Amino acid sequence: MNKHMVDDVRDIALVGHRSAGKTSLADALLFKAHAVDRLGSVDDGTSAGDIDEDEKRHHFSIDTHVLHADHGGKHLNILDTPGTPDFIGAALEAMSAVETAVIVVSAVNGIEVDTRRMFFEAGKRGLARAFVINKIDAEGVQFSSVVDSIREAFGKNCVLFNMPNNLGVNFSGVIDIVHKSTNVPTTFPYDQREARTQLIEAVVEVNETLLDKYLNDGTISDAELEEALPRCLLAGYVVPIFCTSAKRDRGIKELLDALEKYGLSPSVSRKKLEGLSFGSNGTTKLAEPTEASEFLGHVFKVVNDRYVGHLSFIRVLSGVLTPNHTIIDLNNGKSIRVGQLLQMNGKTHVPIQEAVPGDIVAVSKVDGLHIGDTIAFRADAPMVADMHFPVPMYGVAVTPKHRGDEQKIATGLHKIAEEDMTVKITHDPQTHEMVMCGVSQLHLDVVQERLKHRYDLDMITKEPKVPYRETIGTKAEADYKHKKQTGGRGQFAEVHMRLYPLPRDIKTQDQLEANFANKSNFEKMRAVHYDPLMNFAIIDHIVGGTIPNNFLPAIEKGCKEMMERGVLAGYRIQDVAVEVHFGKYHDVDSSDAAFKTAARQAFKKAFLTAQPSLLEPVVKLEITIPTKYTGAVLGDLPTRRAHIDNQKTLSAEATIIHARAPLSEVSRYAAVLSGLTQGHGSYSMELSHYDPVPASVQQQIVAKSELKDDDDE
Ligand SMILES: Nc1nc2c(ncn2[C@@H]2O[C@H](COP(=O)(O)OP(=O)(O)OP(=O)(O)O)[C@@H](O)[C@H]2O)c(=O)[nH]1
Ligand SMILES: [Mg+2]
Repeated sequence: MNKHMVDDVRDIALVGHRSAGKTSLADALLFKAHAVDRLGSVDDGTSAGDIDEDEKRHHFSIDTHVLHADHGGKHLNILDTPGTPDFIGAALEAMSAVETAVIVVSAVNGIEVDTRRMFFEAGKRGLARAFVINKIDAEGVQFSSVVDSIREAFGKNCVLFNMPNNLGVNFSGVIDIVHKSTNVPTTFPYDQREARTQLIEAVVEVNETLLDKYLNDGTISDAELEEALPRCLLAGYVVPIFCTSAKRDRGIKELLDALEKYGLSPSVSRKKLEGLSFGSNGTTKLAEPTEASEFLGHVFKVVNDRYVGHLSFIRVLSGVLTPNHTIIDLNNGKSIRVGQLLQMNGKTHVPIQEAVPGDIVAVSKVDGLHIGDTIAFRADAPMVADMHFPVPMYGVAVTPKHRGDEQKIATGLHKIAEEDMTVKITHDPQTHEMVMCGVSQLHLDVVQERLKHRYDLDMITKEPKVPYRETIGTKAEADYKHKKQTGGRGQFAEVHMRLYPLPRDIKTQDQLEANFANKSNFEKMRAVHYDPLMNFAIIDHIVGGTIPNNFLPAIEKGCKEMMERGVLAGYRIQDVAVEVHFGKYHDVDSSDAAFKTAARQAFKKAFLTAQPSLLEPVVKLEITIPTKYTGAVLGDLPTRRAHIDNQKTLSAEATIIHARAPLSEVSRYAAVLSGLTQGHGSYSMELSHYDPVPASVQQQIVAKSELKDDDDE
């Protein structure tokens, strides 16, 4: 492999709607650049991009694959990303590592939901953008309407750089528009002169000298156009459109040439280093995308493959990284020794001796590097801006299919979550469930398949439990005598107690004693214990030693067990005070166990007569949607018992709605919002408070609960 400099590097992400032909295009580009010996195909599983078994089976990309080709002295890193929006995390990580986003559009389908999404995501990251209209060989292509709709949706600065000489099976090559072609057939699907005018107008629009010339002469020369283009592309003033058939190898050479010629080099596009400098206190040095600058890199992807092991992908931002070097992970301050530097090409790789700015290299078996980490040689190096990923909102509760696999499944899922920033694994302390959150059902299905293929682990998923709570509405009392005589030593305990609703605003033992558990309310009170987690108090109000002191901890334990376990429908109880005021014991047969049981049963009896009710978690929602969907979203929210707090319109792209809704009504809101907004909405959600559940809903929940009766009655 030839040594290259930063000026020669072109980092390109292929993005766009599902099935537009990104992977096929990557295969075609690699083949044309002689980076592979054989043209791969997604349809027969030989693609250089879709290398994962799951990708081959599903026939869609799931991960970003880093590919590589040398062409015309330029060093091209081509990142093939998944178009299925369920794997958006992979597409976003790829865009953080490149200067140019090539948005692939199917000539048959035209602009689709994720064409727009990717166009705007690339814009947000300051990337240069280009379109490729692919599949021009297919049946039924309405070429001019696809071009017009691109210009309509994304601006008149989107202009054809080449166009097909024909459509469908007759498409045999592209006609150059940047340079005046002479040999133009008469049956072409777009007016070539018109296309050239559009291109020139987009260029002169941002170049005064050329504008004057254009107004005077009615045209500008090829040379003038060529000279003006790089700056226009860098600033995003011109967005080129290229035409291809990846399947039939049309327009591929021309696209490769254009990427070489017009793709931005990291030395020109300095967006990623804007505002970053090394050192502090007057001795700062700007981070520059040059070999001479100090080393700074960015981890944008990690893979925990069963066969390859742990691979971390680094995009070099400044300076040079060489093999067997110690780096510092600025996100956690740890020093890490990297071994070989690998230049990846799908599933194959070659070791390289140095990585210059713009290079994308993988290092293997380095634990501790996470997506988004900045790495450098010195600790006072600047941190690269955070990468932003959508917060995953689609949750499922996970249980192992085979007993005893809990720990292995948790470990496997955490490894998968390290690779995918849109997977989060949590343990819900209230429902005791392991909950996996992702973008959608399809996304989590794929995670589940991965767990099976990589680690041979099976799991069962179901909708996570809503963490309802139970409480009481009034005072009640009960007693229970626990007596068993089964030969030998018997069991005996009797407990009398009263239950009181405890105000929800009590948070500490002091507040409890000031407002409730004091001698004016409980004249002979001996002690009170408070548990702020459950807002639970137990008051020892036993007079005359009817229960010996040493059994009180067992009584408290029994009550707390019921608080944890729930009485009505199996949910944790809160806001309850227990006053133990009387009991009986037996010198021989009484024990901790007997008193615990008696306390449990007395608590349960009292609870059921104290107007028990369910509380439900209410969440705050912040929903961001393109403004035109506001009516649809606002119309739907009330059907989910939601309360709308406010709405704010920022632009045509963003209206923000704040609302509150019961969690049970919005636990599947990800799918709902996606349906209402054609996939353009996003939201975040956090716990607000607990509210009483409406009576009708409570009945259903109680009826459905699988609460088992105690076996120790
Ligand atoms: N006729 C025709 N079919 C194509 C062309 N390019 C791709 N296809 C077909 O379109 C389908 C999808 O192609 P992919 O390359 O997997 O598309 P993709 O954009 O990578 O899809 P995702 O990664 O899942 O978003 C496959 O069946 C390809 O054979 C093309 O130029 N012409
Ligand atoms: Mg693909």
